[in-house]
Formats: sequence, C-alpha cells, structure tokens
Amino acid sequence: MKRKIKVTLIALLMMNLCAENNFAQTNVQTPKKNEEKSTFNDSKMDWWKEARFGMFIHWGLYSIPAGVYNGKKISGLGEWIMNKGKIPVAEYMKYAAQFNPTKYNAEEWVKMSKDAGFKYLVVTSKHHDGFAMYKSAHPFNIVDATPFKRDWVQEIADACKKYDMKFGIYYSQAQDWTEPGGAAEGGHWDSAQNGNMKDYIDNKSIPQIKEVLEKYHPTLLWFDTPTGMKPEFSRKITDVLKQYPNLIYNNRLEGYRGGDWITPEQYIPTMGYPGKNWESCMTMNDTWGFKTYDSAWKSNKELIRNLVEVASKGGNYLLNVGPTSDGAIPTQSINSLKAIGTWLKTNGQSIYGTTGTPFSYLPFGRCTSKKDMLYLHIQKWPTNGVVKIPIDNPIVKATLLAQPKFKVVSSKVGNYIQFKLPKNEIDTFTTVLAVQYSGELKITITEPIPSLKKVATASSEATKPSLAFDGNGKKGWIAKDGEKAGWLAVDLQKPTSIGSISITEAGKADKFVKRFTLEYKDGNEWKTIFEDKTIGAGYFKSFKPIVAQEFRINILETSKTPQLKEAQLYYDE
Ligand code: FHN
Repeated sequence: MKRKIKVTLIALLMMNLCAENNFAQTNVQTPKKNEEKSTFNDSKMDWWKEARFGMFIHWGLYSIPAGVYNGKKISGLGEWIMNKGKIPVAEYMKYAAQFNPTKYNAEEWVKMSKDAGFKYLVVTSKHHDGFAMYKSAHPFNIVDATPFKRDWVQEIADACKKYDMKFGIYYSQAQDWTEPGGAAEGGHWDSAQNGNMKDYIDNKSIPQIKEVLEKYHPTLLWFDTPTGMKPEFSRKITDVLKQYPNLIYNNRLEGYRGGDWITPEQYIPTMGYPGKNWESCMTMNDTWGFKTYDSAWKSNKELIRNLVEVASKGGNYLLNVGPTSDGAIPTQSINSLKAIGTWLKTNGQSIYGTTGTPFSYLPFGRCTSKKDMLYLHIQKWPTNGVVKIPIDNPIVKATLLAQPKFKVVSSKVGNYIQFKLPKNEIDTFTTVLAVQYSGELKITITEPIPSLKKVATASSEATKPSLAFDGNGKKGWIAKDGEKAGWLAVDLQKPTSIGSISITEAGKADKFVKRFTLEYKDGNEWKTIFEDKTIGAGYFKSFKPIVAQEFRINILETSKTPQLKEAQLYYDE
C-alpha cells in the first residue's frame, strides 16, 4: 500500500494541494484541456506569487452610517448598507457632505501594513455605492463632494511608492447604486437608478477605469461582482487593459472566470487550485466596510493559521481592514496586525516566496516549501516531542525559527525522518521548523486522503453526494428541497483508521447547520463519534481514531436544506 515514489522538483511545484482546514494535501492534478489558459507561469505574476500576503482596504462613505440607518441596524455587510437598507440615492449621496476623516494618515497606514508583513495593498477606489475615493472627472468623488477634499487613492499610492509597497486598486465595474444604469444585485429600488447599463459602462465605468490606471499606475486591478456584465462590456474593458502589459487583474471582470487569478471569498478552498493562481480574500470580523457593532473578530491564532493554510495550498491571502469614517483603523485590527507582523518577522521565510506542501497529510500541521527547504508548521505540539515527515533525504539542517539555538536532532526511522523538538510548545500560533535537505526530494508515502473521490450516498439528493468528496470544492451535495435534516455517508472501501475530519458547509461564511453528528457504521448500526453545532466554511476536528469503512455526517438541525460543499476524512497517524 505504501509506495516509494520519487518526486521531481517540477512535480513538487505543482503539488500544492490540500484539504479544507486540515493538514492534508494530495497529489498533482493537471488542469483539464478545455480549461482556460492559465497565467500561472507568466513572469508578470512573479511578484504576486512571491508576495503571498496582501492587505485589502474597504473604505468609503458607508463607514459613516457604519451599519445603522435611521436608527436601525441594517443586516449584512457594512458597505452594502445602501442596498440592504434601500436608501434612496439622493439621501445616500448626502453622506459625502459629512465625510471628513481627520485622523487618516496615508503614510501611517502603509507603514502599519509594512510592519504587519503585507507585500501589497488593494484599496477600494470605487465600491458598489458609486462613490470615487479619488479625484475623478465624475463629481461624486472624495475631492469634489466632501469637506475633506483630499485624494485618498493618490495619497496612499504615493505612500506605497515611498515605502516600496506594491499598490493595487479595487474597482466595482458593474454594480453602481448611485449612477443611472449601474447594476444592483437584487434590483434597483429608486427610479434615480433607472438607465441603460451600456451607457453606464461607456460613460462611467470605463472612463473611471482609465482614470485610475493613468493617474495611479496600479500593479493590479481587483474587479468585483460582475452583475449584469455582458461579453461586449468586458471586451471594451479588456481593450483598455491590454494597453498595460504588466497589469494583472482578477477573475471577476465578467463571470468568475478569466483574469490572472481565482478569488475564493471568505473561505480557503478545499484543495487549493493546483497549477493556478488564487487568492483567498477574507475579513477580520464579518464585514468589509466598517460597522460599529460587528464584534466577530477572528483571533490572532486564526488569522495566522489562515495565512499558513493558504500558503500551504499555494495561494495568496488578502486580509481586509475597514477603517472608520474619521480615518482610524479599528483597534482590534491594529492589534491583530501587530501580532501577525511579529510572527512574520520570525517566520516570514516560511511564507514569502514559498509554494505549497508536497505531502498528502501531516498530522501535526502544515508545510510550505522553497528550493531545498521544507517549512514544517507545527500546530499540534507532539506529546512525545517528535515530528516526522515521510521523506528519504539527507538532512542538512533543521532549525526552529523561533528558537534557532535549540539543536534539533534528526534521524531516519523507517519511511520517515523524525525531528526531536523541545518538550514544550514554542509558539501557540504555529511553530516553524525549517528543514534543509539535500538531493532531489524523495517522498516515501504518498497515500491520498482516504475519502477523496470515494463512493458517497445521502438521505436524499438534489445534487450528487459524491460532489462533496471530489476534492474540487466548487459544487457539493444538496439534499432534496424542503428537507429539514439529512445525512451524507462515504464508503472508504476498506476498514481505515480515521482520526480527523474537515467540512465546508456552503462556501463563504454561511452557517446553516445548527447541530450534527459524525458517525461510523458498526455492523448495521450507526454509532456517534461526536456531536457538534455549527460548521461554516472551514470546520476541522480531530478525535480518538476509529477504525471503520463507512462514515457519515448526520445533519440533525439546519436552517436551510441540508447541504455540504466538501468533506474529507483523514488517517490517524
Ligand atoms: O459585494 C462585495 C463585497 O462588498 C466586498 O467588496 C467583497 C470583497 O471581495 N466582494 C463583493 C462580494 O463578493
């Protein structure tokens, strides 16, 4: 069963696959023939791939109401308040007269982002509300319509130049809720929005795209929500973009395809996207634009582990901050940025310029790689003080980045090289062991994830249950409409010792499941391994290993038809 396989370095570069919020990764998948041409290996993507960590800034007029309109809390994202609260155009536009962010200082923001370890910035030049955060020929802009009268995008572009930070621009090319003809998800709610989208594209979207390109020379453009975009619209825009051969842009111009990278939002894809460039954009709490009452702040540990997970799957992590209307970055964000920066100062070499892991599964955590280096990210400190990896190479050096003076002894034991660590955990966020090996990397155990692509069944099916185990992460299993509970089972084809599970419920951060159990089949009976409440986008749990052939996730309570996008079971090691 355990085969010895020699992995070439080229293959290694491709092997940045793994599974959702767990420590597992699988072997190479080659993009299918009919998939779009990937710019993975274009040299214009080099800096972006090297960077691995970018900062998103969502700042606009929506930071003034900050989630509250007419004294009422408006549900949803802070920057969507106009749409969700159905605020009339004329009324929303009045916020401009109040926008005066006196606390804002572009250089401080850029220095802060530099200290946090970001390698590029992406700023909202115009979000769906249509307000330009720069001096535009269109009058609804920060210089002409506010008492502030300063060009934010210009100032931050200048500061980026000064501090050698790559600068990128977000532009909402399709949705525009204050301009006649601009698209609006869910439909228009004010007659002032009526108009022709073609005219909007020709008269506002394209001229503004040209403006930001000509004025601020961004390295990248970040398009968003291609609502209503037609091929004729995007063709006109790409004609403009072609004049900037080094410019890169994401896959949201029209549909969620094309462009230079894929943009999973608020989740880390199950297997990454092997052979493609991708970037998970995520918030620090639940909103992009500032909301006074969103206190769902992620812990520093979660943020750092997200960065590590994304890098271990070969992607970039674009982490958002949403400044307040007076120009301050929320304290919780500042504190987290400091913690991330401190961690990266010690461990940055394990993130920047790395590719994903070559291993299918590491029970102690994750791995990134670079040339003759493997960076082991230890997230479960071993009780016996030993971590091991299935390779057969001479070890040149093994260094704990956070405790370089500690002498890590390595030895070969069977199919593994093992490393003896200090008794106590060094860094609860993630401790990095940098392993330098010699020769071509030889991986000794390449067993795939046990549940990957295995036969699945379900209580009922509107879509195939096997979609949840296909490792693709795009589509999943959905039970028949109207069901209030349901289960999804997988047959591993032989009794297997399973010690952990990862589940992605629905993509983004949705949490519909309210109670579920993981069960295994013992004879004819299903027995519970554990019961839990919510799942969300990146559920991972380890448990006392169980040997069985069939396992199932039993959704007992949910607010939506039972459905799971992806689930995988992992060996006990
Ligand atoms: O609607 C936007 C949202 O406000 C935010 O800008 C995010 C960031 O990726 N993009 C859209 C939702 O996909």
